[in-house]
Amino acid sequence: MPQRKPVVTVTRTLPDVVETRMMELFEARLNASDVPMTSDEIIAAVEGANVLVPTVTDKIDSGLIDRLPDSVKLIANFGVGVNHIDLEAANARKIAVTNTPGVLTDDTADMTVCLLLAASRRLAEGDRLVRSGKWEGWSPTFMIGHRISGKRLGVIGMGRIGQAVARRVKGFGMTVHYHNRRRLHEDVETKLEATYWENLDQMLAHMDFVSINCPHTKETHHLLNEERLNLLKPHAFVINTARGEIIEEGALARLLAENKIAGAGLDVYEREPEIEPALLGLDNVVLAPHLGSATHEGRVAMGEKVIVNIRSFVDQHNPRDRVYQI
Ligand code: 8YV
Repeated sequence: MPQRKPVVTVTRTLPDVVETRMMELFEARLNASDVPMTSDEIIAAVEGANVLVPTVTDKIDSGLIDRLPDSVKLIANFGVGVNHIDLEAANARKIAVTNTPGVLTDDTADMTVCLLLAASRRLAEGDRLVRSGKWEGWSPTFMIGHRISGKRLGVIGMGRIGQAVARRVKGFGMTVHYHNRRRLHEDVETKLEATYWENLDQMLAHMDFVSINCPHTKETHHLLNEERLNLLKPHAFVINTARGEIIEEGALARLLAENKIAGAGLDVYEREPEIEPALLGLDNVVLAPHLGSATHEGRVAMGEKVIVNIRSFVDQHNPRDRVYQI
């Protein structure tokens, strides 16, 4: 890397304090308009740059990576999920990749609980009714939802975020079950009072709520396909704050429409910002616009992580949040 300030291309507008610090430390090329860039625009913007800072809205696929100039040595992602970056292609070009784990764990877990409660207590549906002016007043049998305490939550993916969800829902009186590639250490399992299911299909068939908290990889693409969704009980709810591609969205919409699944709370979608049209007309699904990490504190902390990753890479240390291809 050169001795002058590293040239850093940022694809989207980041929080004010983050951009200001980037200007102080780097020769930062910011995107003041915040309009997502096309691949050609990214290539033009990284001419002579050393670092690219993308977000989930940028498709950093092998085609784009192959076109990056040799000066680009680091892709410092603003976000923890790196499914939009072709790690193999980056590796082949010896371009390091970093992400921002840890700092958005609590925010994303909070959003999971928000959606779990909103879906089971019909909050969005109620809000729509009140705004429509058609609410006729309280009645003993009106807009009845489901209690969450005493219910079973099955967490798919018991990493940082999954565990943070487990800690929260324990406070609501839920019992925690989980499926994960690897079983947790028994001390962690005991602390969370969590029950491990090696077999995902079996877990799904026994749960009242299911929360997706795993990354999107080749292995988890459409993990909840039509067949698996059909294993859920008719009173079950599905919550997804991870990645839309993990659920077969069309199948979910069909099962929700036929009341074969009670409800869903979704923060992420297969083809963001497009949403499966069939979902839009359903009252038993709460739809959020990818807000998992959307807190002032979270977004600033993510930016700070990006800066630390760039700084340590430029100083020839191995950045703490380096992502390796598995
Ligand atoms: C981020 C996310 O806001 O970090 C992630 O993986 O899904 C979001 O919470 C987004 O990725 C920013 O790039």
